[in-house]
Amino acid sequence: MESQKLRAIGWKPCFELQVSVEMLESNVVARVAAHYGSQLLLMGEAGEFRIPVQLAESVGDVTVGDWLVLAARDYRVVQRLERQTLLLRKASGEEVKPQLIAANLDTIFIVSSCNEDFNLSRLERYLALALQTGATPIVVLTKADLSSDPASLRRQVERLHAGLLVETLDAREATQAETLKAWCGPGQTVALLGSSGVGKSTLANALGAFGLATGEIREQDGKGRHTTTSRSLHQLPSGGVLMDNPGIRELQLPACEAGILDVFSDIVELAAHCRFHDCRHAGDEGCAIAAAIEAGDIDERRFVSYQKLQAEQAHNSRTLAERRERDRKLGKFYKSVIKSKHRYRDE
Ligand SMILES: Nc1nc2c(ncn2[C@@H]2O[C@H](COP(=O)(O)OP(=O)(O)OP(=O)(O)O)[C@@H](O)[C@H]2O)c(=O)[nH]1
Ligand SMILES: [Mg+2]
Ligand SMILES: [Zn+2]
Repeated sequence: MESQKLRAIGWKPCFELQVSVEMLESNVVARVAAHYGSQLLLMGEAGEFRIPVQLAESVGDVTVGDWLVLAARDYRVVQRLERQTLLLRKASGEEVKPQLIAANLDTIFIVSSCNEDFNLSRLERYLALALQTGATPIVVLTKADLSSDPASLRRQVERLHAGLLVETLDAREATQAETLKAWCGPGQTVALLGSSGVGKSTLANALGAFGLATGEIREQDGKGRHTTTSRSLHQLPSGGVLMDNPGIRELQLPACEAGILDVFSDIVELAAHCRFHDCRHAGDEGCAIAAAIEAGDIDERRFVSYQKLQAEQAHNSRTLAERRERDRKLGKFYKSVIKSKHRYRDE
């Protein structure tokens, strides 16, 4: 397959292995660049094109970044390739079904500003979500020009996870965004995540995804007005593909226990040293976590954040499991009703 163009938009051996040569005689592959409700914007070897979303119905939910196999004749989608990574969030409101944000990301830029938006516990939340996917998280602290001590903020963030890379910059300056190009090379897919107004689209423009709208910040509370309203993939001059996202108002975690255990591995390790294996870390005797907080080895804030995120993800995964169980029981009930009706009819 002449896949130079596909490689430029993130095509990799792990996807190529999923399609046979025979399949490609009558089909084409393309990547979802945007999802506009009734239409999908796709990127393929021949450039960008749109298809009605109904043509992808048979393969279930698709999201930006997905790779699809389409019949060359009528663009009906015949297969969605297995995802290498998948970014999910809990949908807002009562809905517990996770919402798909993006597929097949290599790197996630977690963007926060050095001013009002800066919050370590919020960053831990994003980190848990990003680590759960298997993509590499990089924290980008924008608006360094508005902070009196960006270096100190950077050090605080670096301590959140072993080996975490943190960049501080003025996102309006293309020369400062240069440092991020290391993750935006040929075939790489990166996504920008963060609150509204932190400078995601400004950063995308600085990296060469020209023409994205950026917004003014409200003066009263320093918050943005959700300038970006849909997710989309953009090709970068550095060879990678970048996904801009609308600002997230309040990120709620879906089931992501592994991600949380990864972010808070220091606390998890400490807990193994509590005297009692069922220590609740709430004033119990011989609690290693209490001792570490006392000694100043870990912040109490970090421990509280760990407990909060753990409880939240457990609640959201439980409710999902409970709902599945209820649906299963309901299904059985309906079946038994139908059966008994048949029985009556047969009698
Ligand atoms: N001083 C300063 N202003 C910045 C920086 N980055 C972004 N801005 C400004 O912040 C405002 C918001 O930037 P956007 O790029 O639209 O923010 P966004 O994260 O894309 O916001 P949403 O699309 O709403 O999620 C714009 O006025 C930018 O010029 C920075 O590093 N320093
Ligand atoms: Mg934006
Ligand atoms: Zn304990």
